[in-house]
Amino acid sequence: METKKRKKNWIPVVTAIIRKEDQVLIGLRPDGKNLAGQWEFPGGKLEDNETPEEALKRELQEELNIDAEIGDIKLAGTHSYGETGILLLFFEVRYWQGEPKAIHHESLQWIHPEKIKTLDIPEANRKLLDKILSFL
Ligand code: DGT
Repeated sequence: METKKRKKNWIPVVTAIIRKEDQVLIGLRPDGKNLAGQWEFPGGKLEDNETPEEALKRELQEELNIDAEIGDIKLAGTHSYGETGILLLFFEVRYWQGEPKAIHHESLQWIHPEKIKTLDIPEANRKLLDKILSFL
């Protein structure tokens, strides 16, 4: 019988759909990181002992210097990069304090969601894009 190979490592990643009027905030991944040059939703990997909401709050503080209120989880998806699988969790963020700054990203932009598909984005996001757009 043929056995299916299972992915060993699943890495949880939390991301924020930060909304202002009819636009969302995306950031350009910097040189030196994997997926450099692609536009992503701000966020990152969970650290030990963090809840997803705590991790996202920390990431938004570190990456954008904002104090965000993490809203509802809107979507989960999976994607494999070689041997590693990522479990992507998307949270809505509607309220925050401070003005987002590109501390970690090459640059930031507020964009109308429909235009995201014209940009270079991670494959993990492209395959979820219709679902992401459906709740925006
Ligand atoms: P580190 O500590 O440098 O490994 O990185 P973190 O914790 O800042 O996380 P990051 O952003 O490097 O890892 C997130 C992983 O998820 C990375 O492999 C890229 C992938 N990914 C796919 N789509 C997205 C997205 O929309 N946003 C973020 N942040 N990551 C995404």
